Amino acid sequence: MSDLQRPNQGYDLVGDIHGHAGPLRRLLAELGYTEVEGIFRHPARQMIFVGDFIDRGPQQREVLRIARAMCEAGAAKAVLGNHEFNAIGWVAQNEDGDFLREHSPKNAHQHAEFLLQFKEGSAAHKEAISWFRSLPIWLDLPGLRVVHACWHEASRVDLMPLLDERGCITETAIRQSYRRGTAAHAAVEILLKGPEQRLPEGIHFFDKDGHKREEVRLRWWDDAATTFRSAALSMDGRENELPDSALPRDFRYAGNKPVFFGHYWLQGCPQLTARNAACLDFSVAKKGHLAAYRWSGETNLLNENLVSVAA
Ligand SMILES: [Mn+2]
Repeated sequence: MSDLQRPNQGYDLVGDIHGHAGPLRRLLAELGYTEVEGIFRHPARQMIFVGDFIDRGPQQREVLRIARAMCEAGAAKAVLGNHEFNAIGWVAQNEDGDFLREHSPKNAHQHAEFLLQFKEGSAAHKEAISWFRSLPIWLDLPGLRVVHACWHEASRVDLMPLLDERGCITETAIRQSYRRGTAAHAAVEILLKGPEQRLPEGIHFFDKDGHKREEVRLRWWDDAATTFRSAALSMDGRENELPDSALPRDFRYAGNKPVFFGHYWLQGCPQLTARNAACLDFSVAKKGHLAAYRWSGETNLLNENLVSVAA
């Protein structure tokens, strides 16, 4: 049966995998996908991956093999995660021959498992990068939206002229998006890493690692997140150190189309972040859960449609 003939009863959206092929296989089985000749398929549904296939986990090659085979067979779609964006920048160079993503000790550490498992510079490594380059930054489908970290109209508008007809970032755009101060850089930061807001002049806090922070990450999916204090993410109970004054920019998602994303390393048992915005990253790479949402056309998302497996 060809892709077009297959009855489509909906999409199964899957959160950040980070090289954990075991949980991915268990989740696929749980959702009724069966493997035939190396390709997992569902008789009536398609999978959508929200990105961050790589870094950290023990079986990054197997995760990519499974996801890529599904995408190429029409059994799945995927968007680009910040870790795949980083992987592209690790090998891509600017006009002067410098790597777009600095090969600093911190960046090298974050990417080390990937480079080890794929053997840096090998044919497998190059093939992985070229697949990452073929992933769109977002998907705006009838009835639902998918992006790795944040759905943000102004950033989409800024990036659109720099995307090809598939929605993938072009060579020129990749270079621009690594240049601080450009609209492309700001847009990619928000779409793939989520919005941040600088605190008012003179105000800072110390994060749980003791680092001085002058900006906060924002719960853009939360309708009540209108002040620094109510909108800040990962404050670990120190929200009261932040001012309760209004945020200068509003990143909240007001769309009626549900948006699915990952990125935020949420803890605990998977549950909905909002009725129109579902984060699916429940930290499988930190002994949490690999989560999926079974979407069948509804506008108001429901907790009962979340399916997950423990790491
Ligand atoms: Mn991630």
